[in-house]
Amino acid sequence: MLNRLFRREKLDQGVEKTRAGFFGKIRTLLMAERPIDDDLWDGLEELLIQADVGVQLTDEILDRLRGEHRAGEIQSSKDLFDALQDALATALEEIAPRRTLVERGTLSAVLVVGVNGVGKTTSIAKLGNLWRSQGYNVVLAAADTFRAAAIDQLKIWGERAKLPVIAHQPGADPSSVVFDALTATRARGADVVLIDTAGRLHTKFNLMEELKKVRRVIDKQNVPNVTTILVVDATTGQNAVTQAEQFAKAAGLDGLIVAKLDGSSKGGVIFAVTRAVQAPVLFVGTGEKMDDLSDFDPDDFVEALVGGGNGRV
Ligand SMILES: Nc1nc2c(ncn2[C@@H]2O[C@H](COP(=O)(O)OP(=O)(O)OP(=O)(O)O)[C@@H](O)[C@H]2O)c(=O)[nH]1
Ligand SMILES: [Mg+2]
Repeated sequence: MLNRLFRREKLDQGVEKTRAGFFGKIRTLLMAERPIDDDLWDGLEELLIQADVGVQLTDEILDRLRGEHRAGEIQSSKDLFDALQDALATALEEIAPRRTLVERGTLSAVLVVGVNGVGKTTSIAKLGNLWRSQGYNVVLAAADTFRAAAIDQLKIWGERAKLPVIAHQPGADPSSVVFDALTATRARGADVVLIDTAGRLHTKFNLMEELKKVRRVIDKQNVPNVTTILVVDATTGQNAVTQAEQFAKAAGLDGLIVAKLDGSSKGGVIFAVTRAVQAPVLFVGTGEKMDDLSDFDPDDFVEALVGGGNGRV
């Protein structure tokens, strides 16, 4: 319970900027007692789109809410506010995780991908630390061999999080690092290997092919549980949607981590990105420190965004 409160507090702080933006305006619009008329519907539509929820989802949600209004289920703008929160949370819940990421005693490989600088390495450290604290045996694989500094960066995080790091020399083939990491993980009887990869533009064909090769190496090793997670940077807004679509096409995606939510007023992009690739948001990053990672809970997230439920604005 305390844990949950703590996480909720972190999430509230993390989405502060998003809440202060268009989601806050939605709250102000609907919490003022006013008639539900065309002006209100238009205002709401505009704010949802500006909040990065996406045109398609905005249309779907407004259709549903209009229907509830006609049926008499929504009578006041306050009712509309509550129904909107439900609709937003439902949109996120519909895209549920398809599999367990880690399982004690079963080898899992988690391939973490994304464009340059989005927060892959930091998110891996946070996730490794979280899973270690939950009793899993975690190994980190430094498959970003592109920059020498990337290997050192992962080693430093590994030391801080007390996690072993499997690394080769800079310039080595990422696939061979992954091969060795899987062998080492098996030999240690570890549960999960978290694979850090080089940042790559989703438009660069060769780099996307390299990811496919890494994936083939994992598949050849008969790893029972393989997950590919895309990290997106919340501050990039709608660009995150295009990135996610391209990575989904090249690598297939099982889930998303949305990093840098704390620095962003564009947290609404979570709705658009998760729907575009039909992959759930698994975690959100809310800062640069090791424990600045929260599990993603749709209800908590929507409440934190619009400032409903817990009385915070
Ligand atoms: N505020 C904030 N900063 C973050 C978060 N996650 C990562 N960062 C910062 O973003 C910067 C880039 O993070 P990295 O983890 O190195 O990103 P990367 O995707 O591994 O980068 P490349 O390997 O160069 O592609 C660092 O300065 C991190 O401290 C977050 O959730 N919040
Ligand atoms: Mg990195």
